[in-house]
Amino acid sequence: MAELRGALIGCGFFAVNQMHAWHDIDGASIMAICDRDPARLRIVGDQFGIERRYTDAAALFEGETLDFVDIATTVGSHRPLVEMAAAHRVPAICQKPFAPTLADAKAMVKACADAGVPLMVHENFRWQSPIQAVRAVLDCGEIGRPFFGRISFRSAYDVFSGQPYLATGKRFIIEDLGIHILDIARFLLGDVSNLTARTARVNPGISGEDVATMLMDHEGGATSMVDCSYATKLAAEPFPETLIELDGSDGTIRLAQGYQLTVTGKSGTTVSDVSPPLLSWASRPWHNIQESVVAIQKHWVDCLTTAKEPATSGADNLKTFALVEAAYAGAASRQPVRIDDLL
Ligand code: NAD
Ligand code: 89V
Repeated sequence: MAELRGALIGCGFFAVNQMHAWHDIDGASIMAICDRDPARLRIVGDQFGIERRYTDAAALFEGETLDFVDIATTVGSHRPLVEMAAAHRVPAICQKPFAPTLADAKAMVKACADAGVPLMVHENFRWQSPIQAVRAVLDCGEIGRPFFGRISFRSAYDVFSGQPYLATGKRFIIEDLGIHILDIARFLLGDVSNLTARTARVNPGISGEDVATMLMDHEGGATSMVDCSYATKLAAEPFPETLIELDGSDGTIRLAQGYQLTVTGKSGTTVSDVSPPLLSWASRPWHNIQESVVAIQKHWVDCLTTAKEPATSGADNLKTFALVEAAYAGAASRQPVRIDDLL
């Protein structure tokens, strides 16, 4: 089967991981790249040997015949770029956060549905191998029916040096990081009916919130807590590990720091190391995230070639995005928010 011809728009900090991943994946190749910043275009083009370079996305769509586009720009440009892809009938991957608002996100899903093109949000955290390992234990029924979850990401890692824009937005941790952790909660425990949230800003040098605590009712009956912080100094820095506690009718799952998975269930207790592999181009501590980029991009190729809906399709991601909106609304009002009212 012929390789899928892709283009990457946005050659910044994170896109380098996406380019490495495309290089590792069979069945798809990046034929052209685009960035409005010529310096980034040159750096990424030279690093990955891509000759076809554009500083304007409209010119890219006019100049190339594409099977898909991978949009790795920051959130402000996501809607116009996804709508441009839809107008050219080009399937699109869009980085998270999907859009500035839920209304924009809904419009993007509609544009792609109307054009009949697949749309996947690059929501990669659920593709991390330790998270997949937790889901596999749940799926095999070892702990019975889950009734409680805590999905936790607490760190003091300096994310601002690599991504300076994170310090300047009115919204920070829920929109940038909480979105991943809320998606993991949905992935493990199902869709959410109600959410209550509290936020705080501890670091005086940033504009948004850097601490968020969320309590959720899942439609299947479980209750979960999602807690995120970039203001938590620990003896051993866990970035970027997501820690998980799940209690079920027949046992428990604990994903602890250091990628240690402990399962106590119907067949006793097992302890295993579910550390992600360190890919040749990856670097600690980011290797966990970097490996998940390969996994989600492989999933996209598989979905495009077999006409399957991606797990984190645009439509699916509206349900994660609604949790982000609910968290900001609920933190402001100090009231619980019904998710169905937003969707
Ligand atoms: P960045 O600012 O380093 O890179 C963005 C690039 O896009 C810049 O080079 C900019 O010039 C270019 N760009 C912006 N608008 C454009 C347009 N209209 N046309 C062409 N080029 C345009 O940002 P980043 O840190 O790489 O983040 C990019 C996205 O990736 C963000 O949405 C961020 O949230 C997301 N991200 C995801 C993960 C993850 O694990 N999924 C991790 C980090 C960042
Ligand atoms: O995954 C992300 O979106 C990153 C980080 C892990 C630093 O929050 O921005």
